[in-house]
Amino acid sequence: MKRCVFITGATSGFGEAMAIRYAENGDRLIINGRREERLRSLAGLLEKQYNANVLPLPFDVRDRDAVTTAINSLDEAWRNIDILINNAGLAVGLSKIQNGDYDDWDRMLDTNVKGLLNVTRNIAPLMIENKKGHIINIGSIAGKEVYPMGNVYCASKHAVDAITKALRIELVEYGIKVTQIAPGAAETEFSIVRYKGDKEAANKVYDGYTPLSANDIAEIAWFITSLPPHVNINDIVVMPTAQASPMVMQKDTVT
Ligand code: NDP
Ligand code: 8X3
Repeated sequence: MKRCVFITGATSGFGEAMAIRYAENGDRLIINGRREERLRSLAGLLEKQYNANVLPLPFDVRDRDAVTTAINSLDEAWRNIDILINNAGLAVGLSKIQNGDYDDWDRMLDTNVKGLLNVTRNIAPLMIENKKGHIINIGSIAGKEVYPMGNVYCASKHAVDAITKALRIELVEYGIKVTQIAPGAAETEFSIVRYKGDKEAANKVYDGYTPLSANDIAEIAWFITSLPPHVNINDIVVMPTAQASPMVMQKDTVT
C-alpha cells in the first residue's frame, strides 16, 4: 500500500530516518525543514536510491503565513496526505527559570507547540475531507516527566501530549488516527542544538550507555502506520534500556 507521508523536520535526526524508512517502501513523501539545501539533497538521494517520489517543502513551522502558503500550493495529488508526522522541534539551553533566556523560551514554545499547531491546522482539514489519515506527534519523555532545568522544553512537550489527546478526541468522528511517540534520550543533532553548537557538551549526553538512534524511532513510526485500519496506537513511550527516567541513567552498562 503506497501512501503520501508529510514529515516536518526531515533535514536531520528522526525526520530524516523516517523519510528514508518510508521511501524504502515506495511511499510518496513531502519533506519539510528550514535548511533547504539538506532537504533537496535528501530528496535527490531518496529518488536515486529508492526511486521515490519526493517533494521538498521548505518552510519554518513558526511562520504561519509560510506554512499556509506552502500547504495551499500543493496540487491535487499531493494534497491527498495519508500520514502527517509532526516531528520538527528542539530544545534550546538548559537553565533555571529565574535565569532563563527569553529568546530560547520563544524558540521552543513557538516551534514545538505553535509550529505543530500551525501545520496541523492546515493539514487536518485535508484529512477530514478525505475521511482518513493518521497524525503522529513526536512528543518526549519530557512531556511525561519534568527534570531540573528542562522547564520550558518539558512544558512544550507536555503541551504536545495534551494537543495529541485533544486531536484524537476531535478527529475520531472522521476516522483519523492520532498517535504520540514519546522518546527518551536519542542521539541526533538534538543535543548540539540544545547546547548551541557545543559538540563536546552534546556528546557527553550520550557517554557511557547506548542511546536510542533515529532509526529506532523510524522503525516505531513505521510499525504504528502499518497496523490495520481498526487499530490505533495512542501513545508510545520509548527509552534506551539504560534510562529509567530523564535523570536515572545506568551508565557503563553493556546494553
Ligand atoms: P534534530 O535536531 O536532529 O532534528 C530536528 C529537526 O527539526 C530538524 O530537521 C530541523 O530542521 C527541524 N526544525 C527545527 N526547527 C524547525 C522549524 N522552525 N521549522 C521547521 N523545521 C524545524 O533532532 P531530533 O531528530 O532528535 O528531533 C526531532 C523531534 O524529536 C523534536 O521534536 C524533538 O523535540 C523530539 N525528541 C528528541 C529526542 C532526542 O533525544 N533526540 C527525544 C525525544 C523527543 P531545520 O533546522 O532544517 O529547520
Ligand atoms: C528529548 C529527551 O530527556 O532530553 O526530548 O528531554 S530529554
